[in-house]
Amino acid sequence: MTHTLPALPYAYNALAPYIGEETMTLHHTKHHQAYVDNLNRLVVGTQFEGMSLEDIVKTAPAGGIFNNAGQHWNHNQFWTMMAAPSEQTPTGALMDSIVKTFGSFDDFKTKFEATGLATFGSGWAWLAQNADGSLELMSSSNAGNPLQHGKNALLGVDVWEHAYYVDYRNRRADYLKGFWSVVNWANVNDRFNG
Ligand code: MN3
Repeated sequence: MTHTLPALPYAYNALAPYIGEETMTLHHTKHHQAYVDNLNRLVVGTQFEGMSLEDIVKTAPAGGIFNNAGQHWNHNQFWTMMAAPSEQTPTGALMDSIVKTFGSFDDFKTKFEATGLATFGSGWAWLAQNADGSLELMSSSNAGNPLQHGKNALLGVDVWEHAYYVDYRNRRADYLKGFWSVVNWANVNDRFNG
């Protein structure tokens, strides 16, 4: 199986001004493309050649294959978890579960932002769902993600500097606040097992 870069489900300028066209273009065509290319190169002649991306993420040991597969998978999720700026919020059973777990939707947002701010160096902040249906916030370093731990990734945000430095310089907190305007809650709702 050859791994390929998926097209974005929106234009490169669709998330502006919260995430600008230059960031999205570099992030997709350079950073994400490099993970895909590295993964295709590294799996040749290994047990991971021909394996699905999900299975590689779930089984590869720490190292180059996991790092590039994890980042490829993470970005595939991340692009679809965002959409053009809107006033969307979670709905139905997902909203009920968020309120039950975190106190309120605003409390959830505060705790999710804190998870992103506390992620040291490069990594991701996630809202994940456990096998028993419960929700939890997760911070993962580098290419880590909920999938490698058998959890369902509902919402994730890339907090590597390449995700925000052009738009926000070092102000990760402002990037995380802006992120709420481009969350595709319809996609997150679809991921939720309610
Ligand atoms: Mn990235």
